Amino acid sequence: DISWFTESMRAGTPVSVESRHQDSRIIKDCSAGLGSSGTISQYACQRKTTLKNCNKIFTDAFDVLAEHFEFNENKGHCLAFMRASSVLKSLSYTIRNYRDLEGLACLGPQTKAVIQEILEYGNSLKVQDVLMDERYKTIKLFTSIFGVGLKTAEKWYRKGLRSLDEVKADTSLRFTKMQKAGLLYYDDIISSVSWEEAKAVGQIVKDACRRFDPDAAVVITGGFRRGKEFGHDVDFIITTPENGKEVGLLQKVLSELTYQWKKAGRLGILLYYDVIDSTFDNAQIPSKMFEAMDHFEKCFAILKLKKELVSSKQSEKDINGKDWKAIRVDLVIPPMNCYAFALLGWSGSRQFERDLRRYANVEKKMLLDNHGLYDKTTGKFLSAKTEEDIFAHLGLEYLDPSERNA
Ligand code: DCT
Ligand code: MG
Repeated sequence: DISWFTESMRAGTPVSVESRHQDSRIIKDCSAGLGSSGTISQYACQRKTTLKNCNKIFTDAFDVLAEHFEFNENKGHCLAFMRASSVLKSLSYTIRNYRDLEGLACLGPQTKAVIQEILEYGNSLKVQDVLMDERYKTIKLFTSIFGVGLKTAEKWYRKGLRSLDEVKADTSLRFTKMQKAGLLYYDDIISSVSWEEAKAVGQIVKDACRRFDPDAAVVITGGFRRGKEFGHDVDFIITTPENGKEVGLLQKVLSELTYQWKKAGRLGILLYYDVIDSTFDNAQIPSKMFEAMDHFEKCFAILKLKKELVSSKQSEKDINGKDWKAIRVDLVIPPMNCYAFALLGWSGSRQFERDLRRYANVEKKMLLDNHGLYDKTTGKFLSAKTEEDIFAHLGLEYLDPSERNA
């Protein structure tokens, strides 16, 4: 919407005054975001990014293009669009003209051309093409099934499959247990989880954990911790105050959810679960292997949430007459001494985590992951009890989870 531009021109208000004014305000507000050249930082961990996105028209376009390049395994272009999108999400003003882009990090000729096109015509032809592209649409559909990654989606696409019905009807396909659950509960899982529903799931998980350890800490992470109203799943970190006491807790909680609830008449509240055993071996410390996926014991589950447990949905039924909804839940169980690192890593956003690790490595010669922080210069691990401790080790201003929506 560039009507603001033409209207202010007509009213005789010089566009640049207002946008510059806003510009200087954001640069002052985000002093932590100032890079050495006086521009907004290239690192998301040095920018405050709340859920208020003033540049949705541009970031939606960039997110589609980033996904398109991800599907085509073009990492460079994918990253360029993700970074550009993230920078625009951190601005407290809307881009009204090309000059508003001055001094912004992570914008190259390609991303700037898309902005220019949207400023002029209201949309981008390239984005329209991608949204109409059969391969993009099919891969997006298939990867929306729980348990289906890019490789599988690609394989099904090359087989000529185009819809969920075609996938379900293809007798030559061998589905994993996870994919079977993903297809069975597809409609529920694809409709996003609300904060109300997440809280209700949180109560169930908390009750189950506290039965075995009254001191167990159960914390919602992921998008909901960053203040999102909706998410694709509910992520939890579960731990105990005493290091080592967390071992065995997950198994007890899972059997509690399976058996106790059966007795209570809430049959089969655990619709699906897959436990990934801990591969985290204290004897390996110090290890310099920093990987994308952590070694904590975790569980990817689908839980049956009764609508009567959700305050806003009481006595509601869906179109199939169901009085419950299948909800995707991730449980991660780190030992207490890794709690702060696990919490920081699982709170996201993905782009925030990516930039935090890149910042640590490039600017501080430190390796950060969900288990710890390693200083390459001194050869020592730096311990942390809280997220604040980790930001301090990295010499960064602390950002609240609500400011990590990069
Ligand atoms: N995460 C990460 N790297 C990955 C996967 C996840 O750093 N490869 C972190 C960042 C977010 C967190 O784990 C939880 O992941 P998701 O549930 O996928 O993200 P979300 O932000 O919670 O988004 P949604 O609201 O859609 O669940
Ligand atoms: Mg999530």
